This record gives sequence, structure tokens and C-alpha cells, in this order.
Amino acid sequence: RLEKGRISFTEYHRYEAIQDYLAELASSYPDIVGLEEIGASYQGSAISMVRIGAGSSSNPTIFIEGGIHAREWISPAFVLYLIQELVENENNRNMIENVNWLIVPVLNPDGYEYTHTNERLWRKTRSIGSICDGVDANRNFGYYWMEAGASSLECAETYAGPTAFSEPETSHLRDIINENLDEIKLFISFHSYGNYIMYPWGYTSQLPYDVEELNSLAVDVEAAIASVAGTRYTIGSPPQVLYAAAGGSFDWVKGEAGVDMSYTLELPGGGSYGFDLPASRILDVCVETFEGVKVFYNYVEQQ
Ligand code: ING
Ligand code: ZN
Repeated sequence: RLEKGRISFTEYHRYEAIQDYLAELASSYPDIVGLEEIGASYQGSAISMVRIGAGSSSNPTIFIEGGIHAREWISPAFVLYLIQELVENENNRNMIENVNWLIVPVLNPDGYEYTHTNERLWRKTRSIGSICDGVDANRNFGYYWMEAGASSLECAETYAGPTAFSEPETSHLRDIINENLDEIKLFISFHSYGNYIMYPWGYTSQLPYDVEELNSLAVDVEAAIASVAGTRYTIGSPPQVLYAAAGGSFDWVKGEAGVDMSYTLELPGGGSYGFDLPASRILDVCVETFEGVKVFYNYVEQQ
């Protein structure tokens, strides 16, 4: 058992502490945890991916993306909680024997660190621009790129970048998903805030051919989350429940990579700005959200 290295869920952690935790977990549980670097961020930080599994390497795989947006701190926090539950809680052994997990806790480490050191509400990457810095990584994926809800203005919060996949962070995610495509059966991108369970498409108000299956799984996930403490989520595609936006990772994963079951979850907000959920709330959100992820697991396991 990891005692000293165990990460806490009563505070938000700096990127280095997260990396240290992942390295320690991988060395403590070499049979079930692998730690890989999918590539470097714009500023040269390693973007880590944890590979968790205790069954066959050909098991169906769930891919989890956290921390694409810098200021949404509950996203990496929850994803770390998920990792800890999968690895260290024996009651969840079936979740790693029957399914493999590929988990990127912090896709945008440069931005994440910048929200700790300079600007709490920074959203984008930290790539240098000519007038303003940063690209909205969740507008930078190459599926109907720039067709809706994205800006071509460098200084905008939703700047889609000079080209699709201009950012090393998004191109590394694309590449690692393509490398593991045969096994990936379900994808979840964690954001905050607002309590939404969304499925494609973000780029259009048209719905995918399999919307009934996407929606019915979302309904079950929502019920599981609500069963813990009554937290309710709204279900639908981004244009139905929020706004249309192209270039999101989950649209690319479904439309281009062909992983049909693709979701974006907006975890609960709090604090003064919504993104600054008080640290005292982290654990409650993690516990209820984990119940939802169990439902995603059950779906994939039963396929
Ligand atoms: N929300 C998501 C965003 O990127 C979203 C919502 C995701 C819209 C995917 C469209 C497609 O704007 C947050 N909070 O970032
Ligand atoms: Zn976001």
C-alpha cells in the first residue's frame, strides 16, 4: 500500500506533485500501472498517460482525458481520484480486470501551471502568439474545425489556433488515440463546470446516428451520480444544452477516430467564478462522479 505517496483530495495539486504521484504509483504497482509520456507540451513538460489494467492487453479500453482547459481544476482532481480508486481500492478490481484504462490527467500542463502562478482563470494552452498567447485546445481538433463556436482571433478565449492540431498537446492526444484505436471503446473528456453530460456533436445541432444509445447510457450515468447525494446533470449535445462548438476532442474521437461512445462531462462548479470549486468540495464531487464512471465501465464490460 502506498502511504506516504498517496495524493490528497482536500487540496489541488501542482503539476510536479501530480507527476510525482503517478511515478510512485507506477513503481508501487508495476503489474497493473504503466506510466507513459505521450509527448511534450509547448513549454516542454512531459504529458503523462497512465495505463491501468489487470487483464488481457486486448481488453476493451476506456480513454479518459483530463485537464485540457487550464482553469478547470476539478477535472485533473477527479481523474486522479479515478486512478487511485482503480489501482488501490480492491473492491474495484473487476474494473481493471475486464477493462483497460488509458488516462491523461493533465493534457494542458503549461496552462494548468499558469493558473497556479499567474492567472487563475486562464483557459488555453501557453503557445506564444503574435499579439496574444494561447489556443483553446478544445477548439483545435481537426473535425469540422472552425465551423462553429470557435474564434479565429488570437486573443479570444475560444481561439481555435492557426490550423487544426497546431498545438502539441492536441496532436499528441490524437496520435496516442490513433495508436490504441483497436481497443478504445469509450472516451470521456472531463471539464467544469455546470453539471452536463454531453455527447456529440459539438459542431452541429444535428444528432449522430446512434444518439439513442449515447443518450440512454448518459441517463444511467446521471442516475448513478444523482443517487449519491442528489446532484443532477443535464444531458444532451452541446448545442442542445450549452452552445455549438467545433474542434472539441470528443467530436474528433467519434467522427474521425470512429470511437462511437464519446462524452464530455462538465463537473460541478463552485467558488466565485465556478472554476474555483472550493478544495473542501473536491472529495464529494469525486465520490459521486466515480459512481457515474462505474456505469460507463459496466457498459463497456458488457459489450
Ligand atoms: N465547456 C466545453 C467547451 O469546450 C464543449 C463544452 C465541449 C462544447 C465540447 C462543445 C464541444 O467549451 C467548457 N467548460 O470548457
Ligand atoms: Zn473546459
